[in-house]
Amino acid sequence: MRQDSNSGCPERNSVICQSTNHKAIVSDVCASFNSRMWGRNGVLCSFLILCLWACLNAVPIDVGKTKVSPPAEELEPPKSADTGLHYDRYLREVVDFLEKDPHFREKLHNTDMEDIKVGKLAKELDFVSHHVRTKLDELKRQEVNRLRTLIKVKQDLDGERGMTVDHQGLLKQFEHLNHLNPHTFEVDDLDRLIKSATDDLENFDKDQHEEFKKYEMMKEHERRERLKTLDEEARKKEEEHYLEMKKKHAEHPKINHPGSQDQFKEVWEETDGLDPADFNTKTFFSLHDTNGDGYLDEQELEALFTKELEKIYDPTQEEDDMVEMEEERLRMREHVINEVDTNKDRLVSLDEFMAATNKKEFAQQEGWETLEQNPIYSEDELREFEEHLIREEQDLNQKTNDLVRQREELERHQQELSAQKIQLQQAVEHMERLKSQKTEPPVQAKVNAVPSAMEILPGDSQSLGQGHQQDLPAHS
Ligand SMILES: [Ca+2]
Ligand SMILES: [Ca+2]
Repeated sequence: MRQDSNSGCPERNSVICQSTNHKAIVSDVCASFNSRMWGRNGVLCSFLILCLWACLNAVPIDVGKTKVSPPAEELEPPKSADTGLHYDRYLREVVDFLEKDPHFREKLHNTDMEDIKVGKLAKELDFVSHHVRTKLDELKRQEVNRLRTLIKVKQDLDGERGMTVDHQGLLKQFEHLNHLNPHTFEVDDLDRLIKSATDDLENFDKDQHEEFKKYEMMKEHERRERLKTLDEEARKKEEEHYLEMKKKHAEHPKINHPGSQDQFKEVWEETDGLDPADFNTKTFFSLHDTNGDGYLDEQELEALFTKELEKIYDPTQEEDDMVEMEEERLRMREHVINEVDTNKDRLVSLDEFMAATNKKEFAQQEGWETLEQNPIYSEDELREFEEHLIREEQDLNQKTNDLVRQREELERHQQELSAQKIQLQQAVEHMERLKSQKTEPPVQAKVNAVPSAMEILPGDSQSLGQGHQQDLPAHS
């Protein structure tokens, strides 16, 4: 059904998804509307299923009562956390309406994550009430209109006003709905929405790693460029300092393996202030399920690693880069999720947590291999990155030159226009002078027409018209 499983990533990074011009446009549009999610913790988002489950948990199921369709005004989007996706509102509203359908709600309750991912849940759309379907149709039409507006805004920003817009072609890049049928919400639309949200949210971490890699390459590139500007002695000094800082950063106490008993016990003792002798995994889970929804989500998990990260990173020290600290936090969270989240919903349930803490690996003493122990990029990648930078700079210079030329042309044009204006003014003044000269004789002629004609007869032939001249005797 979907033409390209990777193009679900449009909302964030214009560098990552630009295989076609359209795709780049879409990603740019979305990037501009989604810059909010690049905050330190903004990337950590709730998941489609979290929305679904949050709704389920928040509203007790009562099949009898839900037979009455609620009035539209009462249907507010769910209050779950913003997913950060550019179609977040649409996603929430669709989920909210589906959750109000008793049949769908029941199916949702009995369908596991894998079945949801392969589209089994989407098929249940055929059985939801007419009222919900009508509302979903309306939501889809609104969403299609919103996407059209996005495309238009982007085109206006690019100064492409007046060009013919291939809306269908551009809409194709938005994969969370079927654009070929903009009027009704079908099984395919729900399937696409679930798959897009799943893929896009899974790409969040991937994109963050990519961004981090670029950050590190830029840092190294700038360092090397700076070295080039120094003389031999200063360069040597700078290199020594760099190695010294690197060494200093690598010196830190042992880092506990994320998700191990040692790590949790340290949090229990130092953050929670509890007696290590009383350590209890179930209590630990409850303590750190800070929003009390019965799951450890990504933010709650990441908060558990602060103690470990503080051993490596100190914001007051030159050798510690806090951007790197966030990358390390992400690595730790990914590691725990991979080990513990068996149903792959990006949430750790109490059952999953208990199962993980009962494994023998939980007691492992082995430390954690930190970020600086693994190369982030190769020399080849750095070279490629630098070449890309050069190309970008050339493009920018070219654009600047074009703009300068355009400005000069405009100025010249302006001067020509000014000169033409002056000429025109002079011509108008001249005409007016002529006009006033011409209009004076007829006034006199009216007053004293006949005598005047008689008086001029003997000599002044200039004051007479051509026709008169022919009637007069020639003077030599
Ligand atoms: Ca929680
Ligand atoms: Ca889970």
